[in-house]
Amino acid sequence: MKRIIGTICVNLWLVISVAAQAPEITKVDPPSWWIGSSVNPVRLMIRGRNLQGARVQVSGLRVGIPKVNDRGTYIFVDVSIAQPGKHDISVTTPRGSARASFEVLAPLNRTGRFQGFSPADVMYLIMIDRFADGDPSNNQPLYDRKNKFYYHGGDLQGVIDHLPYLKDLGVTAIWLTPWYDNYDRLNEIELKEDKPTTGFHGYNPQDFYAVEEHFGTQAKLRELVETAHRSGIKIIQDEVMNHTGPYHPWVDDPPTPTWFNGTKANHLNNAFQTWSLHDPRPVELLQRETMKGWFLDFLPDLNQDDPEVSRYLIQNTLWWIGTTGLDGIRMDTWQYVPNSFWRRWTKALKREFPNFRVVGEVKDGDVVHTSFFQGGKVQFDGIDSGLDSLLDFPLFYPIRHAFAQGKPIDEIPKTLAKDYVYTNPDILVTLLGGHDDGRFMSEEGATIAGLKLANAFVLTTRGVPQLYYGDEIALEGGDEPTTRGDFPGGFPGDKRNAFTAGGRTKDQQDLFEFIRRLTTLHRELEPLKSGSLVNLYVSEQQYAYARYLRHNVAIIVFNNDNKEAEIEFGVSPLFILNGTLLHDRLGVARDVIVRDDKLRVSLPKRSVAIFAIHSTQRVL
Ligand SMILES: [Ca+2]
Ligand SMILES: [Ca+2]
Ligand SMILES: [Ca+2]
Repeated sequence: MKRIIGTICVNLWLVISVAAQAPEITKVDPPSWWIGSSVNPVRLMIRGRNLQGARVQVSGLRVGIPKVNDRGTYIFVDVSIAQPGKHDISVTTPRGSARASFEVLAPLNRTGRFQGFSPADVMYLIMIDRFADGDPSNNQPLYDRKNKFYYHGGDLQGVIDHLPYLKDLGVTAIWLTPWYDNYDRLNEIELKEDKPTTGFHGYNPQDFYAVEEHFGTQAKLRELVETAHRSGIKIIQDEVMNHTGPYHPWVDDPPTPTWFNGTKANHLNNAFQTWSLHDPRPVELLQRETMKGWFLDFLPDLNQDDPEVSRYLIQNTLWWIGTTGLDGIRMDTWQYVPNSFWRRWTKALKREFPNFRVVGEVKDGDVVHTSFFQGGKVQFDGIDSGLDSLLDFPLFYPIRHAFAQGKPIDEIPKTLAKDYVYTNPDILVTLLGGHDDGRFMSEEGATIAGLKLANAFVLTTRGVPQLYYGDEIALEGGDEPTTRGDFPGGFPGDKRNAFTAGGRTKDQQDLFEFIRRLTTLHRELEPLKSGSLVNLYVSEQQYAYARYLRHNVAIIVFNNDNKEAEIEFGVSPLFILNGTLLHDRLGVARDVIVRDDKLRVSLPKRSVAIFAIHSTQRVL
């Protein structure tokens, strides 16, 4: 009897052992691709167990020779894209086989998709979790509206529901914070105020090929892009390629030995010495710590110099665009990723989607620093990164200083005077607020009047204007979590609904209408979209400039002072007929007449005027 039990035990052990060694597939990246792509074959990364020695077949498709990592947890294999439909992936080893599926899609029609963005757009940044809860069924877990570091319920359906509101405000492009799947449990690694946090902001990707379940599904994302496009609104995806979330499965099981810069146990801490990134004679260690160090010592830094990482990230970007039809990308933490990678990435992107545009986040107030990262020319490092646009932080700070704090307005033209350093200043994305800074209205000295001026400036100067959700109703929030407050009316139980005129205070309504008038002028006056910029008058608290085209001109005049001002300035560069009567389209300044090629404009305290001039009023 003892011997029989012993034999059974041994046999059982063998069965378990054989079963344990049979291959398993847990994930396939990408899960699909489309016919006619510039990338063919596509490199699949198959995650699983016991994959050593695997052969890979995909029904109906040609595959290359698989490469398996030492631990048998990842296979890299090329598959040639053909024959739309679902295909079976089978992975076979001497110990068994496993299956998964892969889909070949028909390509999306290019009409009205992959549009890029331009200075004709009005961009609006939404933090998905904090804008509107359109589907309470996806709110759990980690849901607590009283905890500013938890999920608050905002989702893609909430954005879809408020497209008419955004259209009414004059928005033509929405930049959404990352919708990648983030960690599903409490983040005990990143503590805020000594407590665990969540990935409500989206910047800690857990799966680069999935939509965060709090926000919706891939199908819901498709629906959002389609619905937005029907409303004439583009969608900008927020991407992260520098790092993953601290709990990404790759951290404990990297697909290649060099997948990350270092390991969880042994890596550099990011030193944030960003100046060293464009230093022609850098201190090598400072540069390495900044480029390869882990953010806050715990965000795993992806190694884009590893060819498999590079390939994975490039395909990932193309996949989101190619399967949803979205229009642009805002790239997080641009400067911490090597230009050599960006060159490959932007080339692949433009090859597949020629009209597509990318704006990079380089959070720095210095023009020289920021301009180093814009593409369009080969920099001293021998590389043209190919990056179209940057968030214009060098202009953001002067905007805050002048219009929020009431400091001299001339810091703005002094900053714009450095524009020649950029390869293309006209495509920079200008902003007066964003999700990483305290809100405008929480700056010391901020007033609604100042916020109006800031909006008027952003919507009339060169660049692509970007608004931040809630700034149009003067939301407050002085630091990083509170700047990401809930839009009133977007959530169940909200006492008032500021998405409707009746739910706004008098001040909010006044501000909202002012911004809507500005976006209307931006849409109607061609020079505000594509005109050249020329400065006409600068003093400590007054600033006048024109945007001009061959036929049309717009003149914008600011008085940032706390008292009335009258200024006179020459307009001869604009060839306006003397005697022409100009009317302020914002209805603040009195009508003015051009005399001796000059304009004399009186403005109440802290106000702005916009004069539009047509071709019949010019000497052409
Ligand atoms: Ca929800
Ligand atoms: Ca998740
Ligand atoms: Ca990095």
